[in-house]
Amino acid sequence: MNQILSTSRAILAESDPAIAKLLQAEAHRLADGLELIASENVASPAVLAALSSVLSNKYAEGYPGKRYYGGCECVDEVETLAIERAMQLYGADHVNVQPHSGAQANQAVFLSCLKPGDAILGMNLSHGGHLTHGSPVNMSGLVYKADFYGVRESDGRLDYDEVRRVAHATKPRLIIAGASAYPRVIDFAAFREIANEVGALLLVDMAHIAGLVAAGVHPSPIPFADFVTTTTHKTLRGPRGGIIMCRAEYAKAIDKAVFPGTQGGPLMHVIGAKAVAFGEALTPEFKTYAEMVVANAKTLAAHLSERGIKIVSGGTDNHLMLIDLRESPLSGKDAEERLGRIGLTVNKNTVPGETRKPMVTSGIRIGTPAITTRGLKPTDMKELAESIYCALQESEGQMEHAKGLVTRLCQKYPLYDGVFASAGYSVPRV
Ligand code: DSN
Repeated sequence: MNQILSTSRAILAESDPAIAKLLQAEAHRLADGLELIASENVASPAVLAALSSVLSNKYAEGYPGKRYYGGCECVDEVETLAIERAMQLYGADHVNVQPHSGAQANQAVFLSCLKPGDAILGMNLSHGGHLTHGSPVNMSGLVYKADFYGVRESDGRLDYDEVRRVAHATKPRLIIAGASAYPRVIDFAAFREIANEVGALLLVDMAHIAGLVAAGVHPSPIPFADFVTTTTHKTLRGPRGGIIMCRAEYAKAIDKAVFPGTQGGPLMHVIGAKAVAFGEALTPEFKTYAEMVVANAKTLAAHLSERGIKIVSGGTDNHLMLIDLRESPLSGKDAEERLGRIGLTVNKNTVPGETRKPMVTSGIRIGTPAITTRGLKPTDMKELAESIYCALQESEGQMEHAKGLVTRLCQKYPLYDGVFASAGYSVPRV
């Protein structure tokens, strides 16, 4: 493995030194800081190997056994394995592994069951929803008539009474559950009940929690939803990409909506890497990993709260938390910049009851998927909370101390030495 990867690195260094240098710089950026962006992770060397493979060369429009190109014997088997593993992982009737991303997966679901102008109901973006769930600047909000539900400002939790009220008032054809910045368990049974009351279809976009669902540490939406979409690179720790799962009755419509409806040739190297990631997620080690992601998040949130940092909803049930800076002179933008200076990568995020502009915000979203892959444990969360606390003080005084804490954690857990220790892949020092 190491040999293959270092051989390809050497080839690139010779043929395109500019790009090779940037790849190396990015590897060092990752190794020398801690990745706390809730939607990012560290893919395994095996996933990276499939991504960087000859599968990238192949056109394979169509589906296994029914392609528009010759020479698809191998990629047919690759795609079939990806489908079978995803079905085993989640127990869905039907899986389409071709969507290039979560946004494309959602778009294909819309095409399969909606007409332009149909009503849809999704979570408010500023409450933690997603751009593709009806935002007016996205195709989902431009083509369909979108309404929104949100969280209660008092406790930051999903307000199922509001979901029901808006659903009855707007009679959507499709209700979308799922979020990009929601730290609590989502009650999929409640969404199903509301969808049934108004005769709506139910789409669950489980992109953020897909790895937790695969490992059984978050309830599965599969028994309740008509369609489930996800990306494959967040808690699921695969390559960047998307998949769609659905009930058997929608299988044909979904496949048609992906190809030829919204995409052309599938990215076979990504599908190969998805198959590898699904295989990894089926192992007992992945279950342990997902449990540790949640344990780390809960412990970090508790340590931050002890230090007086306000956490939306008071904590977390999953892999992420939102720091509420509405009462702080520091905005989300300021905090993102300060944390970046000590080697912690986060993203600014709106919080419920937001008063600042979207590019400024009053929140910080923090996630534990990538640091858990790296090997950090709940016993390390006190130190991590201290570094965050120090960086968020008004004065600059404690920045050096905070940076020292982060550097110590990075040295204690070198990138690719954590759960992938046996794979022999490392970030080469030059
Ligand atoms: N942009 C992703 C996130 O950061 O949550 C969602 O697609």
